[in-house]
Order: sequence, then C-alpha cells, then structure tokens
Amino acid sequence: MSTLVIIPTYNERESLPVQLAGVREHAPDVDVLVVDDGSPDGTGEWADEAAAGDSHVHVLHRTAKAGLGAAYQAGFAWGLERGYDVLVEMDADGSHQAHELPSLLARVGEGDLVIGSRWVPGGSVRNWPTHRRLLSTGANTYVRLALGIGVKDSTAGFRAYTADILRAIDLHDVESQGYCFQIDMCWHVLRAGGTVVEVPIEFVERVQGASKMSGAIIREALLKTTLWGAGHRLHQLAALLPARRAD
Ligand SMILES: Nc1nc2c(ncn2[C@@H]2O[C@H](COP(=O)(O)OP(=O)(O)OP(=O)(O)O)[C@@H](O)[C@H]2O)c(=O)[nH]1
Ligand SMILES: [Mg+2]
Repeated sequence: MSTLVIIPTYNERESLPVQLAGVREHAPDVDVLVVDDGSPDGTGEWADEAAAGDSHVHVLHRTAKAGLGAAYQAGFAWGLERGYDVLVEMDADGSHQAHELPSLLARVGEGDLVIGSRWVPGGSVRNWPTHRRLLSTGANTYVRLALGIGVKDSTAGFRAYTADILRAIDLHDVESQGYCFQIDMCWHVLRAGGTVVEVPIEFVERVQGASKMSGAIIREALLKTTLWGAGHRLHQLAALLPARRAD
C-alpha cells in the first residue's frame, strides 16, 4: 500500500525539520507532502531544500494562508491524482508523534478512516492546560450529541484515510477550515457509509511556534455542528412521516 503523509505548514520553520525527520525515521517507506501557504518565516524554502535531497519528500506551495482545510484539500487532490492508497493528515508542530504513525497505519483496513484519538482508553494529552482539555472534551461531547455519532475524538487531526473513502465523498462539499474541517470530514465519511476506527495516541502540546487556534475557529465548529445535527434530525423525522397523498 502506498502512503502519503500530508503536513500543512504555516510558520513552522522550527518544528517542521523535527517532524519530518521523525516521519522519515519511523515510516521510511511513506512519502511526505508539505503543503505550505507561503510562510513568511521560510518554512517553504526549507521544505524545498529537504525535498531536493530526499525523493520521498514533496512540497506544494500555495500563495496565501487559506486555512488548514484548504491546505488538506489541496494535499488530498495531489495525492489522489498520483494514486496513493492511503492519505494521512499530520500536524507539523510535534503534537502528532511520528513514532505512533506505524500503529495508526497498521489499523487501516479495519476502517476507512483511522483516527489517532486522545479520548479513547489509552489515549492522552501531554502538557495541556485545563482550559484546552475542557475545550477539546467539551467540543467532542457536543459533536457526539449533536450529530448522534459514537466517535470520541472527531476533532483530532492525526488520521489516515483510504483513497477509496476520499473518492467516495464529495470533497468540494467540505468547506470548513480550522478544526471544524476534522469534524466535517468525519461526518462526511460516516454519511458515505464509511467506518471510523479510533487508535489511542498521546497528543503533545507544541513546544515551538504559535498555535493558529482562534475564537473564529471555535465559533465555526459550534455553528456548523449544530446546523448539521439539526438538518440530519429533520431529515430523519421527515423519513418517519407518512408520505403525503397526491390528492
Ligand atoms: N498550509 C497551512 N497550514 C496551516 C494553516 N493553519 C494551520 N496550519 C498548520 O496546521 C497544523 C495545525 O495547526 P496548529 O496551529 O497546530 O493548530 P491546532 O493544532 O488546531 O491548534 P493547537 O492545538 O493550539 O496547536 C500546523 O502544522 C500548522 O502549521 C494554514 O492556513 N495553511
Ligand atoms: Mg497544533
């Protein structure tokens, strides 16, 4: 199975070299695609140099910061065009540990989407303040209730998709940015009849660079999840009502 690990970057000059080295060490057969949105700190240039010396490393340059979702969309399109069987999402900031990548990949085949999960037994977070834990657990509980799904960590960004499930969903329909993109993708996979498997991981708070998390990202997730959940429930309700007579 050919695998592409997609790493979106915006100002990750300090973190990316460490993350890339980790992936190459722990999963030497996989290819890596860095999707850089014109980082002013030179991340893209560094990635070009890394790609010049390693045939497993590729770089996609985009001109302006357009959000995590758009970067992954571009990465998926790049990987699907080239025929990869499995496409992985991974942050550059060290939160997703490269040594856990093989255990994630080992579970592909059990599901169409394998999520590295913080909130299943055995999963954990390291160095997160209480408010970040509460935000993540609260958001995930809300998503489960609003959408009526069993996934414990639908906001997690360390995950592997089969190319088949990415082809089965209409990626143009996924418009979310921020971490709402992760919920959106999970919801699309489930509605396409795909299966989701969660594998415990230890998530580590970034030590370098700045988080791109913002109030706007949280509001997007809250609003969209509520709308999707309400729309889904209405749809279910409509299906239960007797069909209107034609008279
Ligand atoms: N190409 C691109 N990458 C981005 C963009 N926004 C974030 N990223 C990258 O996406 C990954 C996750 O971003 P983070 O800032 O860590 O966001 P997060 O993981 O949701 O938030 P934290 O938990 O606070 O770290 C990192 O590798 C970022 O560099 C963007 O607009 N374009
Ligand atoms: Mg992060």
